Amino acid sequence: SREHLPGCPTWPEDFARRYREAGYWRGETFGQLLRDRARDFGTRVALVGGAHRWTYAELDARVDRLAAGFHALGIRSRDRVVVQLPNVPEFYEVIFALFRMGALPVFALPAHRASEIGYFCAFTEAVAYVIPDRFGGFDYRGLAEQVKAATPTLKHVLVLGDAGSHTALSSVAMEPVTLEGPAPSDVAFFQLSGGSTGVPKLIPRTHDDYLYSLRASVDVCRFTQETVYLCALPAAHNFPLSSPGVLGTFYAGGTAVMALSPSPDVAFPLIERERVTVTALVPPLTMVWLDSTLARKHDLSSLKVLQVGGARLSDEAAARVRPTLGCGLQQVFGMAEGLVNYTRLDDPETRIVTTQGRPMSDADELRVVDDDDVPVAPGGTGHLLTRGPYTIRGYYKAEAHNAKAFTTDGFYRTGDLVRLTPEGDLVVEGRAKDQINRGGDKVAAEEVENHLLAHPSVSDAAVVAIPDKFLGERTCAVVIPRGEAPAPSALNAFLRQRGLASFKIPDRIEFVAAFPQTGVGKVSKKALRDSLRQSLSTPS
Ligand code: J2J
Repeated sequence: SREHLPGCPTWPEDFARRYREAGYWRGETFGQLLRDRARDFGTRVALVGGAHRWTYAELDARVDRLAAGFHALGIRSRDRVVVQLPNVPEFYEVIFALFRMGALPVFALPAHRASEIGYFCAFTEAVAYVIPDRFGGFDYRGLAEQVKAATPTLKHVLVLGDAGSHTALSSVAMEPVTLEGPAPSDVAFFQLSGGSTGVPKLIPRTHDDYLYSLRASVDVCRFTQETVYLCALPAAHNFPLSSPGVLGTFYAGGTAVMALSPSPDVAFPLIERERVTVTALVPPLTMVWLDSTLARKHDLSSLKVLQVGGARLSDEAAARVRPTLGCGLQQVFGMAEGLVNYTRLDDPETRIVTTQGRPMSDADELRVVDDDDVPVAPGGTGHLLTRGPYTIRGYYKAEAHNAKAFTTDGFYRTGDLVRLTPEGDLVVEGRAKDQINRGGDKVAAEEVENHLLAHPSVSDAAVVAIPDKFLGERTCAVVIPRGEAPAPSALNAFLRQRGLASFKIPDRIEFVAAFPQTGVGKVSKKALRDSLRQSLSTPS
């Protein structure tokens, strides 16, 4: 087998051999998967979005043409390409073209701005960056201008729509050429980690491991050729991409429908028109759908399953899904690093409503441990560690961090606090990582703190979660001012100007004279959260 991409930790040879021999890794690639589906289901509709309705054969042919065009631009195997597109069919055309030639998409979210994109481009030494012209009231061409000026490796900005001074994506495609594809064990793309550190970590996923996660997901979720999946969450996120998501839908030969927004006014008409059978949401959107009066105005009867994950769904909200929307609920507790847990479609309702399910694969190894990595008593709450055929062994070019984020025997430290029920289901009880889960959007405290510390009037900063009825958690930045405290709005404007994605801008800013300390002289975030909870619940 050929050399692995430098900076990408991989499975030890004995594990890799076992995963192959047991049939988890089947030597498939994404390029070949699409080729096979085009052969077997050529005339079936693969993808619906905007004005497009592409069959598997059409998608496959478009991918060949775009891959040829990418190659003509000089993009080669293993080159990194930052892809930041909204929920449009072209998203899959682009990533499959890159997969087919062994180039590596880096999955950015539409919400990312100069801080994140600049970092992804620089850190991965990206050669190209793919954007829409405008989306959600934002012009990505200006952002690209800024990032391109700062990134010497970045040769191409490819724009879906009006390219301005850049290159139109529509001008790239050309007559197909024969390209040498990647090996199944090669890295296929980089997912983003929710993260807890100063800069986001990149997750290298291989063809072998990700395709296995699709196959197992399709099996658990019973996706078939009859499946019509609505992609309502941001397409690049691991959940709508692979659990089973759009890629799982393709794996099964079904139809994926793209919604440019997850709001009921956009999603419900699509469900009615396309006879959508399954979709995925985060908990706050689930509440919006449950409370929407539009549910009565549209025929949602085709919808059989609503998947909910990304953050903890309250038992109360979970119990409302079936009576209100008339479909089943599936809780999904997953992570871009690998492990995905699902409640099963035929589980008893109480298990579906009160747990976050169980691993999708027999080969997923779980440990629930205390602070010293010692397993807790059965049923006790502890840190979740995991290892398996689709869970990474390390982040991209992050040796020092990997030593902390993985055990010496290769278990990933999820940072989640869980307990196992007697039936073997997981219940997410909390989190040990320094992250705020803002309704499924992950905010790494340290990343925001570092940006705050760059402000001249900030002496120190700590970002913590505060409870929120709608989002579950919101962010609060607690700041020790240097001299006179700046206006909170001025601090937030400063963060925006530094190019931080808006979901990371603090929901609230509090000024204090000092932070509570732990025994070893570190900021006690727990004490901070506790005192905030008290002061926020006491009317002033
Ligand atoms: C509580 N916390 C959850 C849940 C994720 C499927 C579904 C979700 C993700 C995802 C994903 C949770 N209850 N049901 O990649 O394929 C929190 C945990 C976890 C972190 C991972 C998928 N579902 N979480 O959310 O990489 O803290 O992946 O470790 O964005 O989200 O975040 P992310």
